[in-house]
Amino acid sequence: MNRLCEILNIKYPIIQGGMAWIATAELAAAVSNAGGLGIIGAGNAPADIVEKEIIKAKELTNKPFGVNVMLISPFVDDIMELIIKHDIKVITTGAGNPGKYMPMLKEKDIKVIPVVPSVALAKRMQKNGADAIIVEGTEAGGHIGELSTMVLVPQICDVVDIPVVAAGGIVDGRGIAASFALGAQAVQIGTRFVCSTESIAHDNYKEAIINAKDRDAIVTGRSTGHPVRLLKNKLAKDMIKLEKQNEDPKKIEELGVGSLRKAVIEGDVKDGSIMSGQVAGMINDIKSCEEIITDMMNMTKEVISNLKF
Ligand code: TUI
Repeated sequence: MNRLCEILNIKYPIIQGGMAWIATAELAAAVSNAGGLGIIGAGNAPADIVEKEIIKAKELTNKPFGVNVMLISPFVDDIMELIIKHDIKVITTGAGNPGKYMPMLKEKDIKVIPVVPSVALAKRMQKNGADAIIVEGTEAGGHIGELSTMVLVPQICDVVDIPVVAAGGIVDGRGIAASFALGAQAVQIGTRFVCSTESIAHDNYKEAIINAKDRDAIVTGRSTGHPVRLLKNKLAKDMIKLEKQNEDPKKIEELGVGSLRKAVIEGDVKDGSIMSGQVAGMINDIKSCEEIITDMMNMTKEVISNLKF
């Protein structure tokens, strides 16, 4: 059996991305019920909001699910307490190094799977006691690193012993088969689940992804040191214009504050931030999480059995 599926007690090697605002209890439970690992995205939300999601997810599924902790959240300490209080079995982390929290999490036998964008960080996380790592390439949506999944996954597989989860640019069975070929034991999928029936993202957000073409998921914030991949719209163009004018980074960052909520919840796809991976051009419909996962696993088997060399 797949080593990571065994550790996480899941049927399929698919972990859902911990997308802020989008990765709610409904989405996490749907992914877990379909045999993957659903994840509640804590994002920048305060603990009381995240607690309600955890309670709701427990009502919606008997299967394991996890919480994603965004390490630059002002509420990160409270979220870690919450994870312990509610006996959450596994967490993924993003946008930083969870090393400081490792002893308290390990003491409770909570599995920790940090997202890393580089070889150096992967090695450090293994040393710190991570149970697996999510290697996220620059194809991913949201806050990203520089290197592509294709080059980062094998380089990290070569230097760590813990299971590797490939992320960024994976949307179907071809991507899953490719990830296995690169040495990964599982995949993390984000954008595809945004366009699911169970995702609470506004219809305008889902439609924007469905209508996006290959070059529409662009990167803002490279010059400010906070690169974010999102769909090209008025907000993205305004930000890039300010960057080109060498505007004060604070002013550029200000444009982004509250913009994800604006797009996900209010459906403002002009001035809101439509975070999305490069796979947007490959998503053409809205399906249930169950259908997404079943189709992906069927295609993975087909792709692998058709390989000739
Ligand atoms: O975290 C993500 N993706 C995200 S977080 C997010 S919320 C946000 N909203 C507005 C602006 C910025 C963020 C949206 N998307 N992915 C995981 C990820 N982690 N990508 C890169 C990293 C990362 C970066 C640095 C992980 C560790 C790290 O360590 C630095 C260090 O040395 O501590």
